[in-house]
Amino acid sequence: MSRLIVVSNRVAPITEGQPTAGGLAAGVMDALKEKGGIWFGWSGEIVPAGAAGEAREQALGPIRLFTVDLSRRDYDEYYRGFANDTLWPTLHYQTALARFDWGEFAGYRRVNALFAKAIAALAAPEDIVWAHDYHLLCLAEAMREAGCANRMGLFLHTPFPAPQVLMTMPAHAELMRSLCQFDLIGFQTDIDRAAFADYLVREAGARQGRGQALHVFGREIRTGVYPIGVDVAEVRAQALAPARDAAQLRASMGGRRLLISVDRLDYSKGLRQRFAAFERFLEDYPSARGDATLLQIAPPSRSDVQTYREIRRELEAEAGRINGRFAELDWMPLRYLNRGFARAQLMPLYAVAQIGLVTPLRDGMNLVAKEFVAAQDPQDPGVLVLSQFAGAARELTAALIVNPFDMTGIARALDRGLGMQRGERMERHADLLRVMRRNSLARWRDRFAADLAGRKQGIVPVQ
Ligand code: ADQ
Repeated sequence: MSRLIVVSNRVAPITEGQPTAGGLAAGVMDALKEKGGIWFGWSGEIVPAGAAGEAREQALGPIRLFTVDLSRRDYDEYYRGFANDTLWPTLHYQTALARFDWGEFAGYRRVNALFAKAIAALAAPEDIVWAHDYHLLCLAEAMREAGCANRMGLFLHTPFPAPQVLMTMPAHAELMRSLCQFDLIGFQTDIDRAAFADYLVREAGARQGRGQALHVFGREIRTGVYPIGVDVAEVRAQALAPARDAAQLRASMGGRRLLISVDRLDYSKGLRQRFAAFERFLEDYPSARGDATLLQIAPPSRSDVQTYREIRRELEAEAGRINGRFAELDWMPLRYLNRGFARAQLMPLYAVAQIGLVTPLRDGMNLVAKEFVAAQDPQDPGVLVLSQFAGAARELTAALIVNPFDMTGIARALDRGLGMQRGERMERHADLLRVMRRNSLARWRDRFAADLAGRKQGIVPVQ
């Protein structure tokens, strides 16, 4: 029987008997548990050059976790360099923030090859390889070069940009040729899939095949749309469990209204624009002063990348300025928390808020938007204000959809959301839940795994 081999940059930190941290990790774990399988990734350790690349094994029930260490050079070129300083901004349409270096691209390919070599040593010919995300776009090519004929699929968690945006990255042709060594490439939305196909048709002479297949570079690849979801029942159960932080937050609000935003500290999440929109809201709707508070939770991420350090400094200054301008003796408009929360504490916080404010400039999906909806009380739900440029907006059309660059538009949506009658809130919430129950985390996982294994699946529309 074929096993599933999941490959991602990092293997989620897992301890036996403990619940896994994020929904995604839990979803992947479930898939592995069902079939038994392997999860492969970087250990998070940086070691001297000679000691890098050795795979270490840890058994976790029916799952085997394999990790490798990286050298400083590997880390700088592959992770910090090409993946996070070139690919991440380019995939999120932030071309002005992208920095390109051919040496780093070579380093990225070298680490993909290092992964491939270690996986090739573990994989039986019938095993199926499921790679995740923008760190591993060259993995299939490296595995083919290592002599593996396995079925291989990649799910891209980020957006896929319009061809003209991708082409600002000098190695686009090499990267796309390499990526097309996968058998199945999955995207979050139809827009991402269409952009990918558009590039291949225009720039590489691809022909459309049957369904969503493409003939390119002398082979046939399949593509598909697999919107990632959350486990609605689990999120609601977590939101309802007693939690100290949520009780404290509720008490501190004293009957005033709460807007909540939760993000990794990342320029793609639109935090600067969001702070500005909240300021505009306080300017344009004076009755909100002394009443509405925005709680922004944003733990630092990738803090050894320069642009991430800059955004952190900038946001701290902006939060201070806005609070200085509007705060009253007994009311602080913006609470900015520079730290993460455990899931068990975070889900109940969503349930305290009247508005979920999710305004990324670009986002593959954005699970926070879905978690916020799932955490709400269906009898008295909060309102989701959602960026049109989050993948989630393709499904969550009953949210108040905004343009994250339009301060006035966001301010108006906040006013509308806070004033919305319960009947309309319940109706919109029921709509959102219906879509989310259908496109659940389990369905995302099962559809991708089944398509990769080549089993027949009906084409199911996204909504
Ligand atoms: P991310 O960019 O990390 O993920 P997102 O999907 O919003 O973005 O969040 C992932 C998870 O991290 C969520 O479960 C959330 O609860 C948690 N999280 C975020 N901020 C947190 C905080 N401050 N404290 C604690 N937990 C926090 C990438 C892509 C997304 C895509 C996902 C999954 O960038 O577009 O939705 O992968 O495919």
